[in-house]
This record gives sequence, C-alpha cells and structure tokens, in this order.
Amino acid sequence: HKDVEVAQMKEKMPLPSLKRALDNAPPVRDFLGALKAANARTGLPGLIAEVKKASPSRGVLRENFDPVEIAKAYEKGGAACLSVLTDQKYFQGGFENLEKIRNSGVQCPLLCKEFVIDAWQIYYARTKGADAILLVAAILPDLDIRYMTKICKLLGLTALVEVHDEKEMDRVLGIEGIELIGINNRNLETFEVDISNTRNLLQGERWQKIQEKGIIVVGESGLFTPSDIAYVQEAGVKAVLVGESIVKQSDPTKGITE
Ligand code: IGP
Repeated sequence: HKDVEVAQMKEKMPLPSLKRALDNAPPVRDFLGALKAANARTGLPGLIAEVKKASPSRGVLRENFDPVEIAKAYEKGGAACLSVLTDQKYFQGGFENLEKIRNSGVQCPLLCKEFVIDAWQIYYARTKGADAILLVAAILPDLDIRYMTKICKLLGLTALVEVHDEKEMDRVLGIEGIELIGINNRNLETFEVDISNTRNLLQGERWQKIQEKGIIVVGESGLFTPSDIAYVQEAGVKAVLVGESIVKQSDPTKGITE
C-alpha cells in the first residue's frame, strides 16, 4: 500500500518544495550521539522509547492515546531517544504525531518509524521533525540502502538499518557507511518474537566485523523485563528499542524505571 500512499503525498508536496522548506528547518539533533552518551553515562543500553498506539500483532495497545503526553513521560523517565510510528494503516500512527512531539518542547532526538521505500519520504520526515530514519533491509535492495544512507547523512540524519536474519545482516555489513544497525527480534511476516535472535546475529565473524567498523547495535522488539535488557546487553547491544511494554503502562515514566 505504501507506494500508492507515497505517490499521492509526493504529488501534493513535490521534492523541490520540500527541499526549500528544509532551508529554514531547525537543526537536527544527534540521535546516534544521544544513544552513545546514554550508554557511556549509565553503563546500560541507551533507551529508544517508542510512541505507538497499535500494532498489527497486538491491536490497540493504549486507549486515550496522547502522543505528546507519552513522549514527555518517556523523556522524564530517562529515555535517550524516542521512536514515533508514522505508518497509519498498520500502526494507527501519523506524521502529525512526529510534528506535535517535535514542537512540544521534548528534547530527545526522534526516530521516524516508517516503511521507507522512496527517498522522498526521508526529506518529508525531516520537514516533520525527524532526526533519524528507519531503513528496513527486508524491503530494500542494497542499492537503495546505500543511496538512502547517503541521503540521511547529507541531511544530518541518523539511519537506523534494521535486519532480522543472517542474510540481511550480511548484506548490511557489506555496505559502507552504516553506523547503526537494529536487530528486530520480531519476524515481520509471522510476527513471532524471539529475543535470542539478537544474540544469534552477533556471533563470530559478524561480531568481529561490527566491532571493526565501530557499528552500534540496537536490540529491537519483545523486550519486557530488566533481565531481557541484560540478556541483549550481554549479546553486545549498546541500545534498545522498546514499545509495547512501556506504552501500555498507565504511567509510562514508571514503565521505564521499573
Ligand atoms: C518495538 P515492541 O515489541 O517493544 O513493541 O517493539 C519495535 O521494535 C517495533 O515496533 C518495530 C517495528 C519495526 C514496527 C521494530 N521494527 C518496523 C514497525 C516497523
């Protein structure tokens, strides 16, 4: 569905007008730097806390969903960065949530959680306040990952390149210039979650390559307890992406500290 959606959006806001809007955009915040700093300061993985109303596997996660209220609670609770779902169809998200959070006084750098299939979406996300962009290896050929990573860099944005299995990890490790890799513990086709996936993809030669290149790894999905966090930290991650377990808490601040 994304290609039709993007084509319609592009028609309303062609690339040249987006580029002009960026001339006056506020500066980008350093997403990767914030994760590294949090990890160095606490000795724990830096937290990317996710603002997500619903998901295809779990349905609606939170009634009375107020993205700004949740973002503020996450920041107060100690999140290093935030992830904001912008996909409407599957996650009931929207770019207006990104924009609202950006204009709310929240200081944390923001990841645009979107299925990016066209470079136009990167420029658009930046006009809405994104500091980082998700690139999902499962839906992008190597050429696009290369190209889109470069565009992110030109715009000053952090690219978070997501992989789920060995094959995707090896593809991504073969591409120059990637600084941040996310390992999704959820299979996007079956929705099955297994946090040992993070450990399995960080073994042997792969781990060596990651260290040589100075790549930071994010453990994504299915993390609920302090022992889940400890497990992926032991596997080598310096950051984690957590949605469901904290967005469901009546007090998301507490959800983080607990
Ligand atoms: C968060 P969880 O299980 O804590 O809610 O997961 C995040 O990893 C998940 O939302 C996610 C995602 C994605 C969503 C990871 N990769 C790609 C949409 C698209």
